[in-house]
Amino acid sequence: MPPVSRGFRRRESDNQLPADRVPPGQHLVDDFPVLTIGPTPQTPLAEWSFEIVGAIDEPLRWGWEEFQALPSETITRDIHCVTSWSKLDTQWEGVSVDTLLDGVETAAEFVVGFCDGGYETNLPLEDVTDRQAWIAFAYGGEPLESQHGGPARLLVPHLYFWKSAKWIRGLRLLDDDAPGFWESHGYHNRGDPWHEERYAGD
Ligand SMILES: Nc1nc2c(c(=O)[nH]1)N[C@H]1C(S)=C(S)[C@@H](COP(=O)(O)O)O[C@H]1N2
Ligand SMILES: [Mo]
Repeated sequence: MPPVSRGFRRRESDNQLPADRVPPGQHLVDDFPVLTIGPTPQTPLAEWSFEIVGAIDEPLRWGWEEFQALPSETITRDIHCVTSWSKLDTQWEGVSVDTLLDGVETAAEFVVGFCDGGYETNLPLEDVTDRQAWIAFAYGGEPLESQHGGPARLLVPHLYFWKSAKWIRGLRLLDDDAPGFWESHGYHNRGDPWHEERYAGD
Protein backbone atom coordinates (compact mmCIF):
# COMPACT_ATOMS: atom_id res chain seq x y z
CA MET A 1 0.00 0.00 0.00
CA PRO A 2 1.37 3.47 -0.83
CA PRO A 3 2.02 5.60 2.25
CA VAL A 4 -0.52 8.21 1.26
CA SER A 5 -3.32 7.54 -1.20
CA ARG A 6 -4.06 10.21 -3.75
CA GLY A 7 -7.66 10.64 -2.75
CA PHE A 8 -6.78 11.10 0.87
CA ARG A 9 -4.18 13.69 0.07
CA ARG A 10 -6.46 15.73 -2.13
CA ARG A 11 -9.32 15.67 0.38
CA GLU A 12 -7.01 16.73 3.17
CA SER A 13 -5.57 19.69 1.31
CA ASP A 14 -9.06 20.89 0.35
CA ASN A 15 -9.95 21.14 4.01
CA GLN A 16 -6.74 22.78 5.09
CA LEU A 17 -6.15 26.47 5.45
CA PRO A 18 -3.62 27.63 2.90
CA ALA A 19 -0.80 27.62 5.47
CA ASP A 20 1.40 29.88 3.41
CA ARG A 21 -1.37 32.51 3.32
CA VAL A 22 -2.79 32.44 6.85
CA PRO A 23 -0.42 33.54 9.62
CA PRO A 24 -0.35 31.72 12.97
CA GLY A 25 -3.40 32.30 15.17
CA GLN A 26 -5.50 33.70 12.32
CA HIS A 27 -8.69 32.39 10.69
CA LEU A 28 -10.25 33.30 7.35
CA VAL A 29 -13.36 35.41 6.90
CA ASP A 30 -15.41 36.08 3.78
CA ASP A 31 -17.08 39.24 5.04
CA PHE A 32 -15.22 42.46 5.73
CA PRO A 33 -15.45 43.35 9.43
CA VAL A 34 -15.40 47.01 10.46
CA LEU A 35 -13.12 47.96 13.36
CA THR A 36 -13.15 51.61 14.32
CA ILE A 37 -12.35 53.52 17.49
CA GLY A 38 -14.79 56.42 17.70
CA PRO A 39 -17.07 57.97 15.10
CA THR A 40 -16.58 57.70 11.34
CA PRO A 41 -15.36 61.09 10.03
CA GLN A 42 -17.11 62.55 6.98
CA THR A 43 -14.72 64.96 5.30
CA PRO A 44 -16.04 66.51 2.07
CA LEU A 45 -13.68 65.86 -0.85
CA ALA A 46 -13.38 69.62 -1.40
CA GLU A 47 -11.76 69.86 2.04
CA TRP A 48 -9.66 66.72 1.74
CA SER A 49 -5.92 66.84 1.20
CA PHE A 50 -2.99 64.53 1.60
CA GLU A 51 0.19 65.96 3.11
CA ILE A 52 3.75 64.87 3.68
CA VAL A 53 5.18 66.90 6.56
CA GLY A 54 7.89 66.74 9.21
CA ALA A 55 11.50 66.05 8.28
CA ILE A 56 11.20 67.38 4.74
CA ASP A 57 12.43 70.72 3.38
CA GLU A 58 9.25 71.58 1.50
CA PRO A 59 6.08 69.91 2.81
CA LEU A 60 3.96 68.30 0.08
CA ARG A 61 0.23 68.63 -0.30
CA TRP A 62 -2.28 67.27 -2.81
CA GLY A 63 -5.96 68.13 -3.01
CA TRP A 64 -8.40 65.35 -3.95
CA GLU A 65 -8.30 66.10 -7.69
CA GLU A 66 -4.52 66.35 -7.70
CA PHE A 67 -4.27 63.12 -5.78
CA GLN A 68 -6.55 61.34 -8.25
CA ALA A 69 -4.28 62.52 -11.07
CA LEU A 70 -1.26 60.70 -9.59
CA PRO A 71 -0.32 57.33 -11.08
CA SER A 72 -2.35 54.68 -9.27
CA GLU A 73 -2.33 50.92 -9.34
CA THR A 74 -4.42 47.89 -8.52
CA ILE A 75 -3.23 46.02 -5.45
CA THR A 76 -4.37 42.48 -4.58
CA ARG A 77 -3.23 41.39 -1.13
CA ASP A 78 -4.20 39.32 1.90
CA ILE A 79 -4.99 41.33 5.04
CA HIS A 80 -4.65 40.28 8.69
CA CYS A 81 -6.35 41.90 11.68
CA VAL A 82 -4.83 41.41 15.13
CA THR A 83 -8.30 40.36 16.41
CA SER A 84 -7.53 37.17 14.39
CA TRP A 85 -9.40 37.48 11.12
CA SER A 86 -7.62 37.32 7.79
CA LYS A 87 -9.10 37.99 4.39
CA LEU A 88 -7.49 36.74 1.19
CA ASP A 89 -7.11 38.50 -2.14
CA THR A 90 -8.57 41.86 -1.18
CA GLN A 91 -8.45 44.20 -4.17
CA TRP A 92 -7.66 47.87 -3.87
CA GLU A 93 -6.74 50.80 -6.00
CA GLY A 94 -4.36 53.43 -4.73
CA VAL A 95 -1.20 55.46 -5.02
CA SER A 96 1.95 53.88 -3.68
CA VAL A 97 3.89 55.68 -0.98
CA ASP A 98 6.92 55.31 -3.29
CA THR A 99 5.13 57.51 -5.81
CA LEU A 100 4.37 60.12 -3.13
CA LEU A 101 7.96 60.13 -1.89
CA ASP A 102 9.47 60.19 -5.36
CA GLY A 103 12.22 62.82 -5.36
CA VAL A 104 11.88 63.53 -1.62
CA GLU A 105 15.16 63.86 0.24
CA THR A 106 14.83 63.02 3.91
CA ALA A 107 16.97 61.74 6.74
CA ALA A 108 13.82 60.42 8.46
CA GLU A 109 13.66 56.74 9.34
CA PHE A 110 10.08 56.69 10.63
CA VAL A 111 6.64 57.87 9.61
CA VAL A 112 3.42 58.51 11.46
CA GLY A 113 0.22 58.26 9.48
CA PHE A 114 -2.29 60.85 10.69
CA CYS A 115 -6.02 60.83 10.08
CA ASP A 116 -9.28 62.68 10.34
CA GLY A 117 -10.56 61.86 13.81
CA GLY A 118 -7.08 61.85 15.34
CA TYR A 119 -6.04 58.21 14.90
CA GLU A 120 -2.32 57.74 14.31
CA THR A 121 -0.05 54.81 13.60
CA ASN A 122 3.73 54.68 13.36
CA LEU A 123 5.87 52.74 10.93
CA PRO A 124 9.53 52.52 9.97
CA LEU A 125 10.02 54.22 6.61
CA GLU A 126 11.34 50.93 5.30
CA ASP A 127 7.92 49.32 5.91
CA VAL A 128 6.12 51.82 3.69
CA THR A 129 8.58 52.01 0.80
CA ASP A 130 9.66 49.45 -1.82
CA ARG A 131 6.07 48.81 -2.94
CA GLN A 132 4.75 47.80 0.46
CA ALA A 133 2.26 50.58 1.20
CA TRP A 134 -0.39 52.56 -0.64
CA ILE A 135 -2.94 55.29 -0.08
CA ALA A 136 -6.01 53.37 -1.24
CA PHE A 137 -9.21 55.08 -2.43
CA ALA A 138 -11.08 52.14 -3.98
CA TYR A 139 -11.93 48.65 -2.79
CA GLY A 140 -13.35 45.87 -4.97
CA GLY A 141 -13.64 48.29 -7.89
CA GLU A 142 -15.79 50.79 -5.97
CA PRO A 143 -14.92 54.01 -4.16
CA LEU A 144 -13.78 53.09 -0.65
CA GLU A 145 -16.75 53.12 1.73
CA SER A 146 -16.43 55.55 4.62
CA GLN A 147 -16.72 52.78 7.22
CA HIS A 148 -13.59 51.19 5.67
CA GLY A 149 -11.69 54.47 5.61
CA GLY A 150 -13.01 56.33 2.58
CA PRO A 151 -12.25 58.57 0.92
CA ALA A 152 -8.73 57.16 1.43
CA ARG A 153 -6.84 54.93 3.82
CA LEU A 154 -3.32 53.74 4.28
CA LEU A 155 -2.87 50.13 3.14
CA VAL A 156 0.11 48.25 4.60
CA PRO A 157 -0.97 44.66 4.04
CA HIS A 158 2.19 42.95 5.28
CA LEU A 159 1.55 44.24 8.82
CA TYR A 160 -1.49 43.79 11.09
CA PHE A 161 -4.37 45.84 9.78
CA TRP A 162 -4.34 48.44 12.56
CA LYS A 163 -1.36 49.92 10.68
CA SER A 164 -3.67 50.53 7.71
CA ALA A 165 -4.98 53.83 9.03
CA LYS A 166 -8.45 54.78 7.80
CA TRP A 167 -9.31 58.37 6.76
CA ILE A 168 -5.63 59.08 6.34
CA ARG A 169 -4.67 62.69 5.66
CA GLY A 170 -0.93 62.49 5.60
CA LEU A 171 2.42 61.12 6.65
CA ARG A 172 4.73 62.81 9.13
CA LEU A 173 8.40 62.02 8.49
CA LEU A 174 10.34 61.61 11.74
CA ASP A 175 13.96 61.05 12.73
CA ASP A 176 12.81 59.27 15.91
CA ASP A 177 10.00 56.76 16.30
CA ALA A 178 6.79 57.96 17.99
CA PRO A 179 4.15 55.39 18.94
CA GLY A 180 0.66 55.81 17.47
CA PHE A 181 -2.69 55.02 19.05
CA TRP A 182 -2.60 51.22 19.43
CA GLU A 183 1.17 51.19 19.75
CA SER A 184 0.84 53.26 22.94
CA HIS A 185 -2.02 51.06 24.20
CA GLY A 186 -0.12 47.80 24.56
CA TYR A 187 0.06 46.66 20.97
CA HIS A 188 3.30 45.78 19.26
CA ASN A 189 5.32 48.57 17.75
CA ARG A 190 5.72 46.83 14.37
CA GLY A 191 2.99 44.21 14.07
CA ASP A 192 4.28 41.53 11.72
CA PRO A 193 1.53 38.88 11.55
CA TRP A 194 3.95 36.14 10.46
CA HIS A 195 5.85 36.63 13.73
CA GLU A 196 2.65 37.14 15.76
CA GLU A 197 3.79 40.58 16.87
CA ARG A 198 0.44 41.32 18.52
CA TYR A 199 1.35 42.92 21.84
CA ALA A 200 4.33 44.85 23.16
CA GLY A 201 6.91 42.23 24.13
CA ASP A 202 5.74 39.56 21.65
N1 LIG B 1 -8.52 56.06 11.61
C1 LIG B 1 -8.61 54.79 12.01
N2 LIG B 1 -7.96 53.84 11.31
C2 LIG B 1 -8.03 52.55 11.69
C3 LIG B 1 -8.75 52.17 12.84
C4 LIG B 1 -9.43 53.19 13.57
O1 LIG B 1 -10.08 52.93 14.58
N3 LIG B 1 -9.33 54.49 13.12
N4 LIG B 1 -8.78 50.85 13.24
C5 LIG B 1 -7.67 50.01 12.77
C6 LIG B 1 -7.88 48.61 13.02
S1 LIG B 1 -7.61 48.03 14.60
C7 LIG B 1 -8.18 47.75 12.01
S2 LIG B 1 -8.23 46.08 12.24
C8 LIG B 1 -8.52 48.25 10.67
C9 LIG B 1 -9.92 47.84 10.34
O2 LIG B 1 -10.25 48.24 9.04
P1 LIG B 1 -11.69 47.91 8.52
O3 LIG B 1 -12.68 48.54 9.47
O4 LIG B 1 -11.77 48.45 7.14
O5 LIG B 1 -11.80 46.39 8.54
O6 LIG B 1 -8.44 49.66 10.56
C10 LIG B 1 -7.41 50.24 11.28
N5 LIG B 1 -7.38 51.63 10.95
MO1 LIG C 1 -7.53 45.63 14.35
